[in-house]
This record gives sequence, structure tokens and C-alpha cells, in this order.
Amino acid sequence: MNVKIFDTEEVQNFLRLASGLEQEGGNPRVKQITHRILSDLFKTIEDFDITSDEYWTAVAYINQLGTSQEAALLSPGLGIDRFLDMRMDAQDAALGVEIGTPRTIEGPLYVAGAPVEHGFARLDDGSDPDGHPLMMHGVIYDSEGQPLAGAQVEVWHANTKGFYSHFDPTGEQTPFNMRRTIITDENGGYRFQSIVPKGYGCPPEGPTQQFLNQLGRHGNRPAHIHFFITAEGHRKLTTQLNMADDPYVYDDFAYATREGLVVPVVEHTDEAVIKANGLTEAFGEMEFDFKLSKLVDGVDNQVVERPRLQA
Ligand code: MBD
Ligand code: FE
Repeated sequence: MNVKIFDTEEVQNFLRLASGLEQEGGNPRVKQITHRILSDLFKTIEDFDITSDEYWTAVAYINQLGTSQEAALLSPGLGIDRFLDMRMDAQDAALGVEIGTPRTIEGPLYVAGAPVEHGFARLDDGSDPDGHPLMMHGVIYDSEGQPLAGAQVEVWHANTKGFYSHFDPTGEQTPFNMRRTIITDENGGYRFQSIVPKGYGCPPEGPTQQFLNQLGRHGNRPAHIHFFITAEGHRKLTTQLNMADDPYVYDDFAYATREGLVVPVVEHTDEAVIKANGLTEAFGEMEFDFKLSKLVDGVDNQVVERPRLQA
């Protein structure tokens, strides 16, 4: 029998007590948010008649999530990262800010401190036996559409197993493999050689996938390349490009695919073209120009600070 006690004075007073709302010290914002979340949780327990067994299963799950370092993986899986982006887009729309290239989520796998190169960089260390060469290039434009020399292009992506260096469960990748910072040349151009990445899949035995299974959802991302782009006088752009031909391109478990960020990989087999690119085998080419957005009242009003791995 599901008895109803949530709306009683006793429970309502108890929620205020447990949230510290009757205490002097502490952080008022934390108290208010705790009060909301705790109230919603109590009500959920009551409305769904959640049993103690179910509740303690959830507590053990949260511990498992932390032990596996997957909290920042479940987050995009539940669409929360995407929701934060939707809010930033809506804020820009309300302020009349022109955004240029659309933003999309950062994801949990950025590592600070990648080697810095000028104009061109080779991203991969050549060790992936299944690696198909990729040449990517483009121009960074300012908010007025002028090329930006000296802009900083941070790029990172996965190998052909969908694994990222520093997070590779096989331990096979060298530090900063497929991670570089490229400074644009005098024409605002950037160019890199790498290998065509494959899509990412959540660790199949991990707590994120376990949760997704309960939702009847898969945990796959299409092949993609991440970017942070920064330049004087502009807001930092956090975005990703998705390979157009990936079967998951419009079925991303992390909801990061956006119109305007889907790019074809053009295959080149012509000997002369291969040679002209300094390669010895067929390769894929991606071209993409990024357009940045202006500072708002002189500040980057949407820059995201979050704990990031610094290697
Ligand atoms: C990724 O590579 C990624 O970009 C996101 C958002 C989630 C998991 C793995
Ligand atoms: Fe990624």
C-alpha cells in the first residue's frame, strides 16, 4: 500500500531542516537547490512507491558511477550536456547574439596540455594498424567574416577503436595521440593530418551502459572530431564535427550532432592528389571553416570552467 505523507507538515518541515534552510551558516544557493532536489526525490519515492531495495540499488549505482569515473559520461547520455547547450543557445537568441558556427557539447575526454603547432600538425603517431589517413583543413573566421591569424585550434579525437589517448582501456596509445593545439597561419588557416576516427561506444560493462540498457537505449556515438577554438576578442567555441557517412550520425547517444556540423569525408584515390598531400596511400579529406562569435560587453559570457584532465 502506498501511503501519502509528502504533503504533511512533518515531511515539509523535515525537508527544510535537512536542506539547512533553518540554519544560519552555509551557502544559500546550495540550500535552495538541495531543497528542490531533495523534495523532488522524496515526492518521486512516494509517487512511484519506490522500495528500500530499489533505493539502495540506486545508491550502490552512484558509488559505482564514481568508482568507474563515468559521471561525466552518463551526463551527456541523459541529455543534460545538450540541455545546457540549448540554454546557452536560447540565451544568445534572447540577447540577439550571432553565434557563427554552432556550439555542441565538450564531452568528458578533453586533456589540457597538448603539443602546440603552427599552421599544420600531424595528430596521430602512426601506430594504429587500421588507420586510414585523414587530411583536414579550413579557415577560422572572426565574427565579421575576416580570417583570423593566430587563432588557437584545439583538436582531439578517437582512434579506429573509438578510444581516446589518456582514456584508452587497452593502454596502447601514447600521451596526446590525436590531440594537438594548432595556431592558425597568416591566412587564418589550419591543417592537420591524422586518421579517420571511428565512433565511440560506452564501456559495455560500465554503469552508464547499464543505465542505458534499462532505458532500452544504445550507448554509441558517431565518428566525430572535437574542437575548442579561441581567439582575441571572441568567445571560445566548443564544438564537434560528425562524419556524414557514420550510421549513428543522427542517432548519437550523447545528442551532440547538430545541423551545420555534419561533414563529408571525401575519399581521394588519385595518385597525383595523394602525392601532392605528402601521402603514399588513399586518404579522406575534410574541409570545414569555423566562424567565431564576438565577446558580449567585452566578456566571454558563456565560457565553461569544469574540472579537466591536465597531462
Ligand atoms: C565521447 O567521445 C564524447 O565525445 C562524448 C560526448 C561522450 C562520450 C565519448
Ligand atoms: Fe568524443
